Amino acid sequence: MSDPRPDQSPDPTRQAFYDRIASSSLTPLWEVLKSLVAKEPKSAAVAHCWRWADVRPFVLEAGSVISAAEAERRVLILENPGLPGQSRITNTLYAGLQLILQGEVARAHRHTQSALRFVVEGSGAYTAVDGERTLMRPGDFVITPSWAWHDHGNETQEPMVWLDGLDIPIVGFFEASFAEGFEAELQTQAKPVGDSQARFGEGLLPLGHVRTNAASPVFNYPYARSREALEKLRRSGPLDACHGLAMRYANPLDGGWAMPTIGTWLHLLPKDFSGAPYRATDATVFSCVEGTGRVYVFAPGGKLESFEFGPRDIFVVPSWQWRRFEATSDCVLFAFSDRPAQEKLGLWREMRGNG
Ligand code: GTQ
Repeated sequence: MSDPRPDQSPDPTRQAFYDRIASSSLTPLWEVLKSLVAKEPKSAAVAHCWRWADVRPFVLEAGSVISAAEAERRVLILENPGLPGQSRITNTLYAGLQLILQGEVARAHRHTQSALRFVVEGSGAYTAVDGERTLMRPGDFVITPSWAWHDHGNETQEPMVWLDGLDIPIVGFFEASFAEGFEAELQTQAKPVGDSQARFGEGLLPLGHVRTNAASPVFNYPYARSREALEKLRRSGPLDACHGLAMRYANPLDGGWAMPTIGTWLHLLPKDFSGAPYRATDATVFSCVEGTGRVYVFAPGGKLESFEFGPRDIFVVPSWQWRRFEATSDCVLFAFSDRPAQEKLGLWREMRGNG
């Protein structure tokens, strides 16, 4: 049913009533019901693409504006143009590009926000999580679980840039943010490099392992391994009409998402793939790893946006907006969204269109 009084302010008698009850901290539901309990998601966020060629110079310039030591984390936030000043890329997720120059460290701290790192440029810098370092290469997906101590360092000769994805807006909504600095700049290395991978990432698990964390104990999912798997699977198919070949990162302890609030996966879109339309309630951030393609996003009101993307470009598709992919060459996309959080709350929905 359409609103019988569209775009009208309330009549004066009602307004006088609203004014009187306002002093008792009361307000009428019927004036706001349709926007509070919307028929379907209407995101204030917009589809947007950050081209690597445009943002890379600014990310590197940040290296001369402030040191990693002074900044604690030297990051340029990818802020959704529809949500200015809110430090978020979607309504529920934060994303940024973190720069760590050769010889620098980003001191140890921990927070209740969970973080993912997706390596964009540079190779061989490390992140240390709970006393274990992992060296990061382009396309690696690395997890910093909630409340885990972490520091980053770059002992290579090149700058390194990675995409940070954090559940900062979710934790903020729940007013559950805690953070603290470590007593020293860096953690001591309590475990050898590769320990988590050997213990949890080889199809084996320690006998009698008692789970203590909601996140995957494998904290680096190297791109080389994922890419090899995708390459094998593309030959045996089948390809999903909307997603191409899509594989999610799994927690080996239970097969669930690798992180409790943020879902992460990869798409392989073969050259000339032309995907069917798809939408879901999880606004999604994509980072192109290899290849080139185009994404079409249908915003409410019939507005059609399209972005051509290539390696290291990052784009975001808001909740419940139709999207479809085309690949102009074999293309790999990394994706993340709040899907695990929505699934746990029974909220997640998806819808497929016809190609
Ligand atoms: O690396 O710990 O982009 O604490 C934002 C907050 C990165 C980090 C961010 C953080 C970090």
